[in-house]
Amino acid sequence: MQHSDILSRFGLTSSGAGLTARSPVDGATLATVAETAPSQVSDIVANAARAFEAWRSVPAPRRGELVRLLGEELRAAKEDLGRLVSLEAGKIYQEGLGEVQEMIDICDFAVGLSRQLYGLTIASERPGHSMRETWHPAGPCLVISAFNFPVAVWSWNAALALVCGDPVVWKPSEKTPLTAAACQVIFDRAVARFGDAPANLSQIVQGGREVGEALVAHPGFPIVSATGSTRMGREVSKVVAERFGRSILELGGNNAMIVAPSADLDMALRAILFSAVGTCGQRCTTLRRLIVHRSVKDQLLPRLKAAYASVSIGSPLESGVLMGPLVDADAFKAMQRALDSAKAEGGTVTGGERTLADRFPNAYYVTPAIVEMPAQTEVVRHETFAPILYVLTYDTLDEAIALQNAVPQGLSSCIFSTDVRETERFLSAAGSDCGIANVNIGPSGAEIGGAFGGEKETGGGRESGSDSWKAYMRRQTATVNYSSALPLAQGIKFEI
Ligand code: UN1
Repeated sequence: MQHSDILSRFGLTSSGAGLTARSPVDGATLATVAETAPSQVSDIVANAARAFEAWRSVPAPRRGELVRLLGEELRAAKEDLGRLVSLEAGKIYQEGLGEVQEMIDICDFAVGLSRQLYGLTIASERPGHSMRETWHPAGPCLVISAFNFPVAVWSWNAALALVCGDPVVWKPSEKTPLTAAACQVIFDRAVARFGDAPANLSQIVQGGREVGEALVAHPGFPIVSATGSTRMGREVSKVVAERFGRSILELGGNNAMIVAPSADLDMALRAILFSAVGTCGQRCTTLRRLIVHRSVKDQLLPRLKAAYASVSIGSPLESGVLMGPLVDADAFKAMQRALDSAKAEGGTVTGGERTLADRFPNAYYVTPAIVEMPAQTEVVRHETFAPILYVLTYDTLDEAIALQNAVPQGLSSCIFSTDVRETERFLSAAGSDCGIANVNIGPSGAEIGGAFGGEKETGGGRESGSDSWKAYMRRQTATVNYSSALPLAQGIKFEI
């Protein structure tokens, strides 16, 4: 299929000027997308505020109906959107489809939730009084997302925010403006079928840093959900905190797998491959550190190197390919810098070279790298968004857990072991310090039903499943006196 055919499925045409959308597949320009000027931000915020006034009073199950329709439209557009994700973000088509499936799943989840925005009733200490907790819509929600999950991250936030009564303004990565524009088209299809939705429930702001900063600083957004680098999250959270807004941060990860002596190595091998090499190492949840018991290293590593050598690398749109390109030249440079540092810090590097440069001179395909490290040095403590897997060894589980936790990030983690004492210890309060901890599963590919996010420099936010919806609402405690007396709490007497 031609690039232009995929765009036409969504009625997208090139604006002639603005942001350039280019494909990591071959470096070609796909289209230009009109940019939003910072001066337009106040109108966008005013639109969102008007939408909020109407939407907050629509019954939540009716709001859920819009999200149900969005899920239906996503089902209908799954192949087209999956292909566009593949083209614009460079992930393989299977993963593009998986990302759209994640959107469909969160819509289903949110539809159910729209009838379950439960608060508590609480026993009042005063006679003739009742006390309850109500969850009200919080206001317009700003969503900032990254290139690597260009559509799913929006949907985790948007599906929840919409059933919670909050309009959404989305600032996608400037590297993936087309997939964002396609989502808006799909959303508009759902709105048209819904019938009486207020205008501007979802708006997109296309652009770079300047317009992003204007949005983040605006008090019209009580909720700011930001996914991306730790550097970006640190700046966003300061600005939002300064104006007493609420941030939901999902930032860098430095995810590890502990491979214990009792591990099923066949399973571990497959899990390592998908989570370290999949998406060309460009997931927040990508496996970056392999902490392997000294007694199994010599069995596992040769098999891993052989598996790495057989990974098919190429255009993510071609079937059979498992690993597509890095997103751009900067990502390639960052990968090479990290590998140079690793060597300087005593590491032995296998792989990590540029490949297919003759076929794709303007794109950045690499072989995945395995780096055996003598210790958890500085470079290992940093997240490099590339397929680099650092290998460390351990002797005792305590040592392995200490290594796993001794990084600034705290997103995802896992252990491969068939020893229940080890696995339970890993999941205990004294075990992994991450937001996600898995047993006999790699660190990536989380289901939407759980809360997604992590601690420390990962930012502490939770998105998607469980009770993450509460972050998109404001909690009100209401006490009602149905007696004819006015007793004070704490037994205080205050009478004239
Ligand atoms: C991300 O990389 O920003 O757990 C999100 C996973 C996916 C989401 C990744 N469900 O790998």
